[in-house]
Amino acid sequence: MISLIGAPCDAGANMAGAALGPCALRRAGVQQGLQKIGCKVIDRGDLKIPTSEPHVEVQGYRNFHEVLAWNRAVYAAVADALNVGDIPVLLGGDHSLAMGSISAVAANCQRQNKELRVLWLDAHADFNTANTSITGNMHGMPLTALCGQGPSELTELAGFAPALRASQIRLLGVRSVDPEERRAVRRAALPMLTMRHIQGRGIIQAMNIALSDIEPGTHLHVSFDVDCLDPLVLPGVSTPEDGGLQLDSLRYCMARIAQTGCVGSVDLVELNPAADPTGSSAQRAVELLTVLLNPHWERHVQRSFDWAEHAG
Ligand code: EXY
Ligand code: MN
Ligand code: MN
Ligand code: MN
Repeated sequence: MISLIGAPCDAGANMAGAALGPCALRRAGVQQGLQKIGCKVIDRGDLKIPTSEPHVEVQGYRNFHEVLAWNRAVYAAVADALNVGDIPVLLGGDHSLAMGSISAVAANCQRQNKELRVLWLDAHADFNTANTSITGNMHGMPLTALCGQGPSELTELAGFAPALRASQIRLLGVRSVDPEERRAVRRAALPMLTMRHIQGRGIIQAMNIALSDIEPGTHLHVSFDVDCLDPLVLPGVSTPEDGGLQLDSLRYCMARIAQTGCVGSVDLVELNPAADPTGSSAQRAVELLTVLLNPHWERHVQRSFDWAEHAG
């Protein structure tokens, strides 16, 4: 069963708007789209946090208390879904929410003694701390917190730290990394398949690397930040970066991931409907999610592989 969990939070972002993401994804028919391809889906509605959370910066972390409250709520909801054997699909909301979702997944995998891999689709490395960030926006910091860097309220959401080792992570689509952040990525030896790598070696080879150590029984968490797509393809994001993935390339990626049969949880984040009044961004995000979660990928998305053969 797929559990849709809405988290209308943009406290971690550089601008308002991602909080409208869950509503826009529902309007774009996310539940119906998944049901149409044979998935059983339950929509658990939107999470809430106390409105009294102060909008204050704490040591270089903007809206720290609000972001922390959202991540605690996300942690609990994702943990509940996993505990009943569902596939949690977090409808964001900005990418800071991945601290809560992936911490819950890491705790569940530890309890079940399962291997965890995280595929982070993003234009950005999201590997800042307050010391390296230029903006203080916490949607640029989730991966660092998950790797144990930052305040313990964030790094220990799973009850242990780090929630993730760098070797469990594969980033794909990155093309915007801050100067200090780049040094931190190098120090951590974070496996990153940048857009430059993809443009040079092709998406097939990149996906071969990204999925190389996904064994049967691995729990694969896909953290899908929709700004990994080119802004001309999906303009409805808060931090657009030129030179992103084209729709057919990402459709191919999603089909390859579906083919593993290991997808155990998903974040669908950073959709900002305020940046795309046409609504096409939400539609595209939903379509890509249905490829990713298609229980019958071989029948419905063979064309993605055919495309790749020609493109390869
Ligand atoms: N690196 C920039 C920052 O830290 O503010 C931009 C981060 C954008 C993060 C979005 C969610 O991917
Ligand atoms: Mn089907
Ligand atoms: Mn991101
Ligand atoms: Mn991003």
